[in-house]
Amino acid sequence: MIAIDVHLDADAAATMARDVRLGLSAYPKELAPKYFYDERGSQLFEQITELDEYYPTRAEREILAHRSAEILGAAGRPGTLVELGSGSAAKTRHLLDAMRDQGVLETYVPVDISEEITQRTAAQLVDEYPGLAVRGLVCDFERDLERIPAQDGSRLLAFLGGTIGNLYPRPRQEFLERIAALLGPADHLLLGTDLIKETSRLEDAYDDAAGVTAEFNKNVLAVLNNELGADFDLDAFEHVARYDAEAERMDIRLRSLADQEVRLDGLDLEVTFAAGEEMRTEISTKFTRERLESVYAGAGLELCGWFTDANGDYALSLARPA
Ligand code: AVJ
Repeated sequence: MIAIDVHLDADAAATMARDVRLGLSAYPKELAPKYFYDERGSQLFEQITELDEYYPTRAEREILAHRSAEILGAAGRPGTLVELGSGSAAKTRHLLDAMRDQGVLETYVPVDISEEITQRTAAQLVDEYPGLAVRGLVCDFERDLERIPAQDGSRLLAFLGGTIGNLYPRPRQEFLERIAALLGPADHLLLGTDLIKETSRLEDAYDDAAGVTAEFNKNVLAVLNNELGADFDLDAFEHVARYDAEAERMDIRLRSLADQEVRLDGLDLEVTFAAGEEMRTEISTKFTRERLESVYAGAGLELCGWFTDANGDYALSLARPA
């Protein structure tokens, strides 16, 4: 009942070295948000999801808890759920429950970068859902999207959590085009996106009073220290989280508190930071329904369902090949 296919990048370390060298040599400097998530970073993100100020996780859970049956109806009652970035599949159970209750549940395809979590989640789910087949895929889904297996019957491909917001417009469009190419005529995409709202609420969500997000942001420097033999002083940088209304996204940076030089032994690279210099570590794009409609249209998709929490803070949208 469980089959898990592993396609990890043998050269993940080389890929990271290349990315970081490019990012630190560019002006302005920039690091990719995927490097936040070592063990400590993943723990800190878990803590973020429980903060009062960080509403997206709760809002998404609320939508799934209340409207999964409706979502599945709108998606044509698929027998297969594919989930990108499945992790522990905590929120996914609402969708699986609804599929079971509607008598259509056959296959769950978790796609995640962590083999350990995917194995553990698969074992739990076959236990919780008798008869469920789990066909897992361990890979970097941005790179390996096309490895997702074809399946008899219709599929729902879920990409939750608002992670699409991390992508710049061009790579976002390319990613959605690849998803569109993967979907058959009866398949659907279920996408989680945070919505535009008052600037103060957005900025508070990314700069919480307890400082957890600041610690999460600075942790990327600890990752470079550990993985690339760097000597970043985490106390020599401060967390910056601003809403860029023009680009409709949170812009998250680390600002150097002094003129300083950092050495990365693993890259044989020295970089200087001027006092006040900012290095971007993440963008988190916010959407409206209209914006998402046009983003979908640009990728050969068509919005066909819109589900928000009661407060209208966050949306799960359903799309199908146009
Ligand atoms: C996991 C990318 C959805 O953009 O809200 C949270 C990451 N960064 N706080 C987001 C994040 C700072 C989060 N995503």
